[in-house]
Amino acid sequence: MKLVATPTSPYARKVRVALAEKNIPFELVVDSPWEPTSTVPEVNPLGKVPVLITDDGETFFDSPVIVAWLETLGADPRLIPADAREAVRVRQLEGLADGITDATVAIVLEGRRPEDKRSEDVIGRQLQKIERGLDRLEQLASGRTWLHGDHMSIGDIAAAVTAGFIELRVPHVDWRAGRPALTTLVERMFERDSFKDTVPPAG
Ligand SMILES: N[C@@H](CCC(=O)N[C@@H](CS)C(=O)NCC(=O)O)C(=O)O
Repeated sequence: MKLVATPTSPYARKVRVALAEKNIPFELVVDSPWEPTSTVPEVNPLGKVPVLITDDGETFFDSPVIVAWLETLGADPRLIPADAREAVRVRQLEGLADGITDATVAIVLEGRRPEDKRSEDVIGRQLQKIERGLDRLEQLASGRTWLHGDHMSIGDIAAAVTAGFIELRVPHVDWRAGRPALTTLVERMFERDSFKDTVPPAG
C-alpha cells in the first residue's frame, strides 16, 4: 500500500496517524501537487494529496474516504464506530476538524497572493470559521476524555491535526486560548507516537 503525500499536508498527516495507530505498513511516496512535474494528477484527477494506492492498484481520495477505506481492513483500533449512526457522528467531527483545516489553508493561500490582491475580508471570514470551529470542538471536548464515546476516534485525530496545522501555519491564532478541554485533549494526542512521528517539517 502506498500513500502519496507531502510531509506538511495536514490531511495526509491525519491519514498517516490513522495508519500508525492501526499499525498498517505502507510506503510514503512524497509528491507535491504544487510542483509542475508532479504525478499526483495521474492518481487523483483533482490533483490533491493524500492519495492511497492499494497493492491492487486501486486509488482512494480524499482523506475521509481513505480513512473509511482503512477501517474496512479490520485493523484495530477502530477509528470509526461500527454502528452506522455513530459512524456518521464521528465523521461529522472529522468534517468539522477538516473544515477548520480548510479555512487555515485558505488563509495561507490568500497570504501567498501579491499584497495588493490580498483580501482582508477573505482572511477575516476564514478566521471566523476557525474560531467558531475551535469553539465547537471545545464544547464537544468539555467534560470528556474523547470527542465521541469511550475511545479515540478519527475525530480526535483530526482535531489534533488541525490544531497542529494552525500552530504551524497561522501561529498568531491561539487555538488554546479559552479552550482548556480542547487543549488537554490535543496535548494528550500530541504525546502519542503516531503524532510525534508525523510532526511536519518547518517551512
Ligand atoms: N479534502 C481533501 C483536501 C486535500 C488537499 O487540499 N490537499 C492539499 C495539500 S494539503 C493539496 O493537495 N493541494 C493541492 C491543490 O489544491 O491543488 C482531503 O481531505 O484529502
